[in-house]
Amino acid sequence: MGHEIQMDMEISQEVLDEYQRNGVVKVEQVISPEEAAHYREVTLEILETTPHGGSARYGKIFHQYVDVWRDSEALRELTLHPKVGAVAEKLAGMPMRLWHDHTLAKEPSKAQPTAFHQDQMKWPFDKPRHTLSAWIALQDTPVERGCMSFLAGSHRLEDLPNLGTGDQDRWKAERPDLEWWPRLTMPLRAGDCTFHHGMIMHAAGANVTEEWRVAHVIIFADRDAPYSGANHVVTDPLNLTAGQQMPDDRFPPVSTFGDR
Ligand SMILES: O=C(O)CCC(=O)C(=O)O
Repeated sequence: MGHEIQMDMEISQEVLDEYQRNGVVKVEQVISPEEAAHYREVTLEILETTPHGGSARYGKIFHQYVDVWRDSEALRELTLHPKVGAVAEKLAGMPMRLWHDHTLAKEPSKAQPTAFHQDQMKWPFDKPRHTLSAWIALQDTPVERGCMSFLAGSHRLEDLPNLGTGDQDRWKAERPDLEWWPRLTMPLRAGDCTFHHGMIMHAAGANVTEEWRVAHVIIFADRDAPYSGANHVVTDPLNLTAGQQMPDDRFPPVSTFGDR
């Protein structure tokens, strides 16, 4: 596990097989440690200066800033990174678009674990053929700083309810056998990234270190999946109609990300 990625975006068959089998792969050094440090500094500054509410929510598990790419030129560059988008499309095997990004930052010493959950059912797409997230570590993220864990192969589970990220027990109550599934726990170096399927069961640990754990997460969705009409903080202000295509100017297709 842990693959190096070349500038030409070659994703080997081995990586594709691993993604299809487990629902997650780790790709090393999607950005350099220096770039990660830069984006981390920008992110922490944004969190410090943005009042709570709106797209910035400050919680016990993590502080979340949704659509940060729309408010920060520097983070826009990261979210629309053609290399990350190209890997996402390659893994998904179809054209994708940006759904939204978010900063997920765990406060030093006190942030609690993120409970096991699936992502895709939280999103307002009608039968997307694929969704996935790129979770980029902006500093070294060992287990103690709250790295992610995944239940290998759980992206095939379609009968789970929408599980909240704060409820540590519900997922076990829903499916007691899941507690005994193999877990892939993935500590990341600064600049490493995991790509996880929108249906995989995943969680993150508490941050018991003295440093912030800052992740920049970019979510991609099937470019052709229509809006479902379900409520979501990102789409609610847009007055979309159920069944319509997601507008390209607001949710840019990966094919428009450009060269780097
Ligand atoms: O970073 C975390 O604590 C959780 C991340 C997560 O659930 C996700 O990126 O889908």
